[in-house]
Amino acid sequence: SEAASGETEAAGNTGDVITVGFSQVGAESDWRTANSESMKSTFSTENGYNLIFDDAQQKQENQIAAIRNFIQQEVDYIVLAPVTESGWDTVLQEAKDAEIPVIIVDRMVNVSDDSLYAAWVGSNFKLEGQKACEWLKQYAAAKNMSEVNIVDIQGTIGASAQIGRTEALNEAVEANGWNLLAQQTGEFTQAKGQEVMESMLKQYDNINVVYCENDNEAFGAIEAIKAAGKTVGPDGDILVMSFDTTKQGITDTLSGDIIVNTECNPLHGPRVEQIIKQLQAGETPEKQAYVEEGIYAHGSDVASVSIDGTDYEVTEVTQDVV
Ligand code: GZL
Ligand code: ZN
Repeated sequence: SEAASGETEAAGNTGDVITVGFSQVGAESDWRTANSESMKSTFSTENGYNLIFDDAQQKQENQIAAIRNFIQQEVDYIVLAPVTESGWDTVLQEAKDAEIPVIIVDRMVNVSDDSLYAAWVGSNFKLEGQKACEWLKQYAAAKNMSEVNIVDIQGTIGASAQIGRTEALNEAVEANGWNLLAQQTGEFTQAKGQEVMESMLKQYDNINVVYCENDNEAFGAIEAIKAAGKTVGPDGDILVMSFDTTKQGITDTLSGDIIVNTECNPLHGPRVEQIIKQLQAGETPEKQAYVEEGIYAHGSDVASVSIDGTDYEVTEVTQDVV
């Protein structure tokens, strides 16, 4: 019995491989690529995991199929980065019935019963939008802008990041008397962002701010603005606001092509791993864990923004920040 228990002990010590099924939104943006990279490097075989990675190409039906596949394969954990918030109750109930814990990462799910997932970790998207809009309010005052004629290139409609960033803008437009000329989804992609900006430029000749709900839309919008013979930057025709602080996004903020870039941190691999370790140890993880995030700008016109009594330092992007 000693040997047997020894063997059992040994098996317990080496710990069998933990199989994680990850349903990823797609590969629509630089942010998403960094997020996938973080998950793959965390849940590597050398770290003792077997990761089954599925790219849903931004289609919910593909994510639902992937989750059913993970259930069939009897994975130990399911991680879901949901493309949009609604429509998950049925498949998450199937995972619950199969007794496979589900961890939600990045965007949120809107379910009737939150016991359908063990934990969520991601960003406070509304707060991101509030920081960006508070920055614009101060910047416009500092620059004596007589009016703010703003267009919103939205993210994927129904995604938490779109909902929060759009909501913050709509409230700021109301509070500050800005002119919101147009609002249209750019699907978080560069191509769609460029297409939408082109059409908005055809409709309005007085746009002086564009609120891009992620960096790839901003890259597309900048292309469109320049192609239309207009300029971006602090002394240009149009201020380009963005979210995600990707590498290229920060480089564009250094140049001023992007005037303000609100951080959205993609490095969720270690955060998800911490949740899995807690579940492995029989502990109860925090149900919702928000990531701390900053705000980066070209120039130093705005030193900090205050939201609901909390001050957030604005970091000026200089050579050494990139
Ligand atoms: C935000 C994430 C968004 C990014 C986009 O956490 O859901 O999706 O802002 C990405 O770049 O496509
Ligand atoms: Zn400058």
